Amino acid sequence: MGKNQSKLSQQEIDDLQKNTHFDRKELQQWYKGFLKDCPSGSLNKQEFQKIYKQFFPFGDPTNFADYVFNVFDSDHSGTIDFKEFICALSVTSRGTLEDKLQWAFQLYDIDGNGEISYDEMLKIVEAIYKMVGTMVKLPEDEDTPEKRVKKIFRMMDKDESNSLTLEEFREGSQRDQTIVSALSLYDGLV
Ligand SMILES: [Ca+2]
Repeated sequence: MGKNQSKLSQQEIDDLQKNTHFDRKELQQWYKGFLKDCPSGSLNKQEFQKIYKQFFPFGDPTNFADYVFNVFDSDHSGTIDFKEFICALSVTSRGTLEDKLQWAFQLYDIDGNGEISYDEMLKIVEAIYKMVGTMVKLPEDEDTPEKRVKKIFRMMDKDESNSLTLEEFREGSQRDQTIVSALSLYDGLV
């Protein structure tokens, strides 16, 4: 996507309309907003962290923002361009439950090997707790990241392999709606 381009081209709009849940007008509006926040046309990690800091002024969202950044940056170029941004936004805000689950799975599967290990989930949950800070009062059995992850694994890790496949993750999320909403904490943040 070209730099300093104030409007999306017809071709770009056609492509994005096919690949997202946004219509032409919404795409142009998001593009305008994206360029306003990010005149260079692509977001780096520091700029992405700044967006999260506006939403979580009392916590430290740095680590969580970095994990989310890596999912947004689908071609691993080190920056998020508008296409990557709007596609991720489309999935997290308007995707089907299955789309959202797969997106969340990618977030937790930090090394991308197709399974979420206990340590990977712990890293993400620690990052979430750091980000939220003391804003949210948590129940006693999940008031630390370790307790929370152990609880999730007790429920989801059916074969007790200490890692979750997409199938286990999907089944667990369907059985317990509170897990789904907790897992999709990042929803609507960007
Ligand atoms: Ca990229």
